[in-house]
Amino acid sequence: MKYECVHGDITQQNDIEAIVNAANAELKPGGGVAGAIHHAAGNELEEATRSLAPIKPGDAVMTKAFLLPNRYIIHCLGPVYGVDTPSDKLLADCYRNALDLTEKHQMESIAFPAISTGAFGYPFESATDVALETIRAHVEKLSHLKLVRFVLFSDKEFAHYQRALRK
Ligand code: AR6
Repeated sequence: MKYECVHGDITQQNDIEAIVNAANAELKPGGGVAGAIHHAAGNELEEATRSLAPIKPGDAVMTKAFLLPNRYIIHCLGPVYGVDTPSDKLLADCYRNALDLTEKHQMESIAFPAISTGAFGYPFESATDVALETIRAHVEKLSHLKLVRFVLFSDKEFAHYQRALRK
């Protein structure tokens, strides 16, 4: 498995099959990652998500990517930190369920934002530990995926992922 991290925007990952949305339960545009993805994918995305909502913390559902350059969007609802509990398990469920969708649809690449670490308040360092531990353990069970990319929005978060991936 190849892991990489980039400093940038989840909507600009042209070479990746599925990008992950840090969604809200209603799968509506909202702010942060979800707002950027809906804006870039266009109105058809909101129509496509209508029949799939609401989703629960830890769930992942998939749509086409519409105007985005990717094939799919995997929408994950992360936990609101300390409110949806146990938050670490629910966050791990997001990553596992997203990876299972890549396997089911024979995808070779996926890009994740740092789910729950914005509006949902999950401390960045612990969320990184959950993401990396969960993914590293779960990819053993997958046969199609070749590339996992993490897309970080700030310098500081990017630097933290670079250090964490070296370990
Ligand atoms: N590309 C990559 N990362 C981004 C981008 C982007 N375009 N925009 C923000 N981030 P958040 P959550 C980073 O709040 O915590 C929404 O309103 C951001 O700096 O998008 O799971 C939804 O509607 C942070 O590190 O997701 C939900 O209601 C991380 O992505 C709620 O927020 C996640 O921030 C979901 O909250």
